[in-house]
Amino acid sequence: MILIKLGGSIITNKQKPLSPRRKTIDKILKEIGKIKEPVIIVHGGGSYGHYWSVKYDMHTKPAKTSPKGVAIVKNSMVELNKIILDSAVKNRINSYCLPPTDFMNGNKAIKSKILTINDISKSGLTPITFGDALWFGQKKSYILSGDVIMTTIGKILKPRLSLFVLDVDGVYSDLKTKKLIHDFKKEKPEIKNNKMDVTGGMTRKITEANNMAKAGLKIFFVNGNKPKRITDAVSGKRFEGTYFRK
Ligand code: IP8
Repeated sequence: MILIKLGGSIITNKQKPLSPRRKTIDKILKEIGKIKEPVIIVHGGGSYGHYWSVKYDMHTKPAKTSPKGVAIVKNSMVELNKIILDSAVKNRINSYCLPPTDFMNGNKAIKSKILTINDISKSGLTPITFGDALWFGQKKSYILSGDVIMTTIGKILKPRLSLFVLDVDGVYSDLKTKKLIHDFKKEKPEIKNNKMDVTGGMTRKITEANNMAKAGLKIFFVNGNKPKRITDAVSGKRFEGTYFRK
């Protein structure tokens, strides 16, 4: 099974609220449609979920946030999810819409439900889930990042390869010269946080990729503007991006 995260920065224009990058989404899903083994897709919030999370001051830490904020963030994620689902079906991917409430209880993953996601992915369907605003309990809510979902699903289902599809080539060791880190284990990067993102942008991705790598998984960061790099990584033909391993 291949686990794929479509980052919010590649599927939306993060500079402009509520702006999907439809052509890019189509090209990426067309490429994913060529993968001849079970695939599970997770997508981020980009200028949908993050735009509203910032407006309503919602974060990854459970808090008594505005119920209206929860409603608006959730609605925006459903809207973005629908764009992804439509593109998937158009590109012959039999998507199976799976909001995270299907496998999360508060901030705890329901293991049996995650095991079912694996069965679904093996049956000709492609489960598609996403980062979202979730009810935590005691009138509290929180933002569950799609990057955290990657680790949660990854640790239980042990994908053969996990891909984070980004709008950059991978992790840069130097942001000015854009020197790419090919093997994260060997090189030390300069990490700067992305303030626009309530779940932590690239820093969060690196944290989750490291968590996944510690659990023995192989993770690859790839540029979604060059979709062929996705299938090249899956086939093992060529790895162009940043690789994480134990
Ligand atoms: O973009 C967060 O998911 P991420 C989704 O994967 C929301 O961190 C609702 C902001």
